[in-house]
Amino acid sequence: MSEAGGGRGCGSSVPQRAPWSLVAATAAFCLVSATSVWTAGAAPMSREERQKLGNQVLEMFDHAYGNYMEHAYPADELMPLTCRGRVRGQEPSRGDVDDALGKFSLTLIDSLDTLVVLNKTKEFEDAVRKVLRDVNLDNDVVVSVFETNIRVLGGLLGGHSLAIMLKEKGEYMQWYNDELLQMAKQLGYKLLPAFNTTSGLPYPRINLKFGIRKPEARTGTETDTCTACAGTLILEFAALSRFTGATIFEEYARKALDFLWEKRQRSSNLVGVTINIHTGDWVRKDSGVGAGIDSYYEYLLKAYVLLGDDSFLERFNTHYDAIMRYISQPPLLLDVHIHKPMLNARTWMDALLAFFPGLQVLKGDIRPAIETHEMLYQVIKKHNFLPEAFTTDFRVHWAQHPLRPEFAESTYFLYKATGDPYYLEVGKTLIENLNKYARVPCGFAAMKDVRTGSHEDRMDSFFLAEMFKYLYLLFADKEDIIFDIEDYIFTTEAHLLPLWLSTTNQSISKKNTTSEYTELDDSNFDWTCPNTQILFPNDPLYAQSIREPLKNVVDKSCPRGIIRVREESFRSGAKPPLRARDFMATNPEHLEILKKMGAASSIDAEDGLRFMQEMIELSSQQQKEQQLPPRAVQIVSHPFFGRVVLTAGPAQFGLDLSKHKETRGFVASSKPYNGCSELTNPEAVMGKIALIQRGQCMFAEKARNIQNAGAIGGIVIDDNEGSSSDTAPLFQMAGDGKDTDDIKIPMLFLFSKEGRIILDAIREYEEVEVLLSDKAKDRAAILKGKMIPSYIINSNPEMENEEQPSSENDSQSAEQITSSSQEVDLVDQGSPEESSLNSQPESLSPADTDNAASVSPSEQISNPMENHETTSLDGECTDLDNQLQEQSETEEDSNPNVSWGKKVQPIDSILADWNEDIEAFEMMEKDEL
Ligand code: DMJ
Repeated sequence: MSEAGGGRGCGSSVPQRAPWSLVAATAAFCLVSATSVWTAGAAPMSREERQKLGNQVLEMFDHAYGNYMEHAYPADELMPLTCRGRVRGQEPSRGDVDDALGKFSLTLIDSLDTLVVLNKTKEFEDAVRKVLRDVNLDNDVVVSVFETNIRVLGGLLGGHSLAIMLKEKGEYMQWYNDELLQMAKQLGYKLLPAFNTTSGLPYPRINLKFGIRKPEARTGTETDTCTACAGTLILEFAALSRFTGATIFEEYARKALDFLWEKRQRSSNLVGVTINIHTGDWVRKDSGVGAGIDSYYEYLLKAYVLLGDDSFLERFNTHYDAIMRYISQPPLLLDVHIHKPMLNARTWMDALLAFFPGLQVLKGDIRPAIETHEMLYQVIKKHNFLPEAFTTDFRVHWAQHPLRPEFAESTYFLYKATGDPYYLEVGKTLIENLNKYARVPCGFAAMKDVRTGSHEDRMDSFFLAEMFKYLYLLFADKEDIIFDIEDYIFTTEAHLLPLWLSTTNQSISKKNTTSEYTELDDSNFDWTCPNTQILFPNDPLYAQSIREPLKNVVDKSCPRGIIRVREESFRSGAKPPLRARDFMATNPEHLEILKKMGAASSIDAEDGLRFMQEMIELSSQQQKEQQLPPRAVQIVSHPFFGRVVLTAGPAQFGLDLSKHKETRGFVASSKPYNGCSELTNPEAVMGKIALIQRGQCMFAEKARNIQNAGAIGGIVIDDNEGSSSDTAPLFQMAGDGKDTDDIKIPMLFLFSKEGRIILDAIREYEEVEVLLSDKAKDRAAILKGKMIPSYIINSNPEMENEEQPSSENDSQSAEQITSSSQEVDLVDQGSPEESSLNSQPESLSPADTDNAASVSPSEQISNPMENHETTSLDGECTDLDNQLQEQSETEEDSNPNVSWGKKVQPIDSILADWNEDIEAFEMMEKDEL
């Protein structure tokens, strides 16, 4: 890479301490991009295919950005299901997530430098003009200091960095006069009052207009902040200082970092998740590399790269050593306690840690990066996306997925480091899944539940700032990008800051550093640059050889909870400690060990403590394993055609939808509606799925009554007006304490808002057909053999993306337009690639509500099954064959042997029809849905 004004690294001014100049910009800075000729493993991907994928990313970006600009701008974010802007205060509060929204056109600002990376220079110019014309940074709104820094300040600085680059090139942005930088400075000053604490750690929130503490500010009383919140400022603040010469920003960010470093737990060298901003006490003493801490580590290493200050590297290396000693259990990364780092703090991992392999590439530690990335990829292959949290034995812990970019980020860096085409294939899968499962007519919607495929009305700005950048860069060649990406470093929000800042306005760089660093024992630090030539000597299959043993880590193995091995004990010949999962009360040796725990030595005491903790975790995990995952109710009849997926609670009795094929049928309300006595309308529910209201008798009794009337399934709808799975924990319907084997039909539970969608649909369309299943089914499978309008057939994003037909093609297209409705037999038609129906199930996500469901006393509710509680990902581990069988069935479902290529419809008409669908959704949403 170019030295570009002096980023740190090999061959730059301080060679023995700055080994990384080669790749700082791509952040794969320890590694020369490897482009070896592959002899085996993943087949190389042709330039043509990479270009095709790159174009697909461009089209997807246009779809997301275009819909934001058309339907949401100047709002902060797009709500892709209802196709409107998310304006804070006008939508029900979502809690902390909303603190990113400052009424400053967040998505536009966050997208600025993505436009340039994606070669959309004209659009960039236009976007910058809009920011300058429309954005107000002085709103009376309380925002997160962290989010505002990484997304808005970072977005403005990234935009400025590329604006001056373009201006210098001489074609675009000739009118630009540092206006974005002026805005950034204005915003920087607005954030400074947050640092008015004795510790120098910032308050977590600030009022953009009134600052902190003033009565009208409505903030400033907080006592705690997260480590990442206080420790992820230095890149943006230092860049702001160095761009403007105003040193105060870098000083404040350094002071906060110094304080965090001071407060690290001295024996473990780890930091906790939250800290008291006044006293510096750790409030949460658990420590990992994911939520709450992640970008603190990232910024220490990147601050070294950008600013060339050794103290940041020393701190990073000290923490990294601790992370690898205590938290890293390849391929897992597990939180521990800072004071007792041998004790795991939890048995699950969160999705945010997916950035860590990318950071390890930056550090030059490739092996664990490959291992963790591979494990994450296998979880993704199971669920199409990475759930927000998953357990050590790969069960879904929290099923949401807000289209986070961290995994794509790590994939990009691993590809840059290894040159292994495997990572291109990974990227291709990410693209396919986004198009298939998250794409909706008005953008891309977050997954509300990766298990059911239901959506949330949400498209976060980081999706545009980061996801498209990393995906595009993954497939791009140097010449596909109009500037040298290696002259820049990525912030945590993937904004680009030029490396030449390291030699600009350095006046404060040493002023605030403590003298402590020289005291550190850094003998174990790796100061040299591992380079691909050494890492993969004559062995292009290096990465593959690391992945190979992990091939089935998620699918086939069933690791139980904590798997730490204390190697020292084994090496000295000592017996491994007794683990809770192995304990048998009938084993005298185990009882003897148990007796000794806590008595003889500190090691025994530690074992005892851990044993107790594991016992507790194991028992609560086992309890959770009894619980069933949520189910899906998918409306498959006109005009929904499988796009509406409702999250439903399962029943502990009746047909188990995870073991059997789905149940499909028209719905009918039962009489009496509560289903508590023999039905008076058996002819109406016979052969149908009966709707019953919750309350007044047991769930099992309702099931028996509708079954006796001939129903093939039942949906119980909550009687608590306004309840929704968005806000109330899902639960499973328990039996009546007696034998329920006589109940053969499937039963599902819907909260009131979701149930209302079906009731409204009946009112409007009379005949409403639904599919009860464990997971939303692909629309191609749903529509098999049905009368469907051609626009549904042809609504494939790939087709929309196809080049505008030439006039020759136009006439051909006209001939190929089918009638508005046609019988489709999906079985014998062409290749899955051309299928338009496997493009995306899309759902109407019920809006938030403040009303949580309450439990009717007459019904037995089993343990609450909250969204964020552990449920089995794919059935029991012991039932692997079944799982594989089911998986292959699902795969068949989602890849029907279909060809839709011949049924072409003009794009306008397709869009008009999509709009009709959206109107149908909106109609259903009138009751605040
Ligand atoms: C982004 O806003 C940033 O990457 C942040 O550091 C944490 N992750 C989100 C996106 O998931």
